[in-house]
Amino acid sequence: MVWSTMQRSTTSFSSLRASTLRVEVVETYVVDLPITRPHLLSVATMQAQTLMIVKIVCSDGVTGFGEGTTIGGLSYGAESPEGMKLAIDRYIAPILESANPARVPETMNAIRKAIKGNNFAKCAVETALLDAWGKRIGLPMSELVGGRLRDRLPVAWTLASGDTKIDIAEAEQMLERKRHNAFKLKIGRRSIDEDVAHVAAIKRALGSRASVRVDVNMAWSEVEANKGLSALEAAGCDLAEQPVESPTALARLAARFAIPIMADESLQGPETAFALARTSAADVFAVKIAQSGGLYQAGRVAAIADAASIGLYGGTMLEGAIGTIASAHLFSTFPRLAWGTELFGPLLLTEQLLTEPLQYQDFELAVPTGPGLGIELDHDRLRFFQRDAERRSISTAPAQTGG
Ligand code: MUC
Ligand code: MG
Repeated sequence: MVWSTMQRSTTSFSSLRASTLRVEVVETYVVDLPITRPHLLSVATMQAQTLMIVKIVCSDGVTGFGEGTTIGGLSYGAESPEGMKLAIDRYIAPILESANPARVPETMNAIRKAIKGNNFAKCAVETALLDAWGKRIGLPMSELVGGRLRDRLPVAWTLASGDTKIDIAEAEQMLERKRHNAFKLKIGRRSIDEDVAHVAAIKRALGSRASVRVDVNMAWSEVEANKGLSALEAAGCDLAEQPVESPTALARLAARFAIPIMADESLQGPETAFALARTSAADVFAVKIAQSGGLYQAGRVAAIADAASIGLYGGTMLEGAIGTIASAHLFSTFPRLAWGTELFGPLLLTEQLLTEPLQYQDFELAVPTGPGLGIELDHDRLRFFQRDAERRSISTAPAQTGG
């Protein structure tokens, strides 16, 4: 095993087990990317996005990629991109040394048994293994995680510039370009009256042309939520995401208000999904592959919701193309997806780092059909944005997406 620098680590395994497929190299690196505008949440103001990329090379020469992101470092949750890198380099890579990369669920079981928490890091590794597996057998990732039921997914956009007029102009532009007709507003950092006035103004401007939803990111107490939710209902808001932290308070709010309540931060894998479903704590689940601990675990979260008549929404951690498309593959297998998705992460980045852009058109994202993730990374550009990489010149790429 060889450990290189702090920012880019490569683990190469020399122990050969003849004739069995094995993982030969695990490489992790951190990539810092500019975003199109500051993104304001109750927990942080993002000025850029950081991706942790994991690359797995198998003994048959097949390579898979995975990704982990967070929102504002450690502001949103317990994992950071740098922490994910450390967890993989130091603790997960040695487990991969004795794994058969063609048996992904078995490998992930071994990782889950040996390592507590670290759901984002586990998800990145599982994505890379699935990408390699799909490429090896010539099937898209969606076929490895349940079987594809749809080729396109509706995509919402988050309005989070911090300014009502700018948000309305941004929404109008999205509608005009047929990119998004559902908007999530990040609230919870200002007073309830200010937040409700902001939401009401945007809903008034967009009317029936768009669905307007809010995400409070747990900023309210239950008392504040009582006031906020009744005003949001009156303003025509369609959905309220994680208004409070406590699952018990979430359940009381879901019983009290007609506006659908969506769980996000409270969902940390199948066990939490079951507990929330059992206590009727939410009307909708935001399923996130990273928060769930990988695509298979997120699929279990979705199955629990579906069986309990809880609506499904495909959530994001504002991933770049790899995490977004991994999520899209899983969400394409959901029989019901009443609330669509918010897989817009790559559109917030100024760089997509792909040889071919993702297809966002007619308010939807096309799920790639090629083997594995079905996307091709632009390795020169990836290297350029790698933290502490030696900067070389690159061509300035044309606009990244359709629509
Ligand atoms: C979250 O809390 O849902 C998703 C969209 C967005 O703007 O932030 C994320 C995280
Ligand atoms: Mg949320």
